[in-house]
Amino acid sequence: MKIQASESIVKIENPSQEQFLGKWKQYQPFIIENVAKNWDACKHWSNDYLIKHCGNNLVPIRFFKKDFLDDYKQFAYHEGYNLQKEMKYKDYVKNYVENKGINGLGCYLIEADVEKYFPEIIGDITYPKYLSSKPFVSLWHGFSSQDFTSASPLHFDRIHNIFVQIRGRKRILLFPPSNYLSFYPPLEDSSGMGHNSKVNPDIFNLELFPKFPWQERIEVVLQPGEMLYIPPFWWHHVTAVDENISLSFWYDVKIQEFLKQKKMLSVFFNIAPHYLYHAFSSGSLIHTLDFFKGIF
Ligand SMILES: O=C(O)CCC(=O)C(=O)O
Repeated sequence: MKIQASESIVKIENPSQEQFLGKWKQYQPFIIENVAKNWDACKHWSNDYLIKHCGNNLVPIRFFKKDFLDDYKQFAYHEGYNLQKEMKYKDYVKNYVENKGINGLGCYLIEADVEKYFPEIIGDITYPKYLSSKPFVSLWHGFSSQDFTSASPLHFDRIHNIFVQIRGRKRILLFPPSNYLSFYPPLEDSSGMGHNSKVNPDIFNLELFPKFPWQERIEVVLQPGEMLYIPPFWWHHVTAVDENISLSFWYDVKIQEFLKQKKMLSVFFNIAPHYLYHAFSSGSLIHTLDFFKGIF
């Protein structure tokens, strides 16, 4: 295993499980090289190949208001986009991705459950064996044009994420989960979006968000074939650099892992009271239960 510090993120090459867990314990993001680039997915997933195997499958596409990036506050509240619509994968690729949107309309194939929406090509992926449980795998296919760039706003997930760049590049801003409230989650909103931030880290306004820890950001441009480990509760903001496809391997956090990734416990106790009070007081039992999903 070669370790190389590039800017502020560590890169490791083809680690054994033990080497992976040694880094994972530190509760910091890191990049793994020389693993996914050998997968058939990285070698074969051109649009033609994907359309040949999955073109008629109905997949979930999220549509955005044209100016959604201008007001992140709305986006955090889920008002900046219309909810997803299903369409044939080949129509999405031909009419939107390869056309770079239609009349500036933004859209993004987001977190499509691979087993459900792309079962024909599951054999092109090798599930990483570093963590013992079975992951939930999601596929993202987006693009970047003059009018629109596929993006996921600043948010955290309460799971381990091995995020794999299959094709094209993505720019990812990562922030350590120092103080939950300094990320300005929309707690006054009743939709239970406590894992989102009202701050757009690319155009943030320090008068509106004075405590936002912009100095702590780690910037990564993930290249095809690279894997990024994103620890639970780490904030991340993702934008397309090119047309690109990624896979997220999401693993539940188990209670014993709070003892192994020690810093995660204090992060959990920093977030939980605000998050749960908000979810509970807005009557969102689903979000309250979801916070603990998989832990016990
Ligand atoms: O790729 C994206 O747009 C977002 C990915 C993400 O947020 C995740 O995997 O948790």
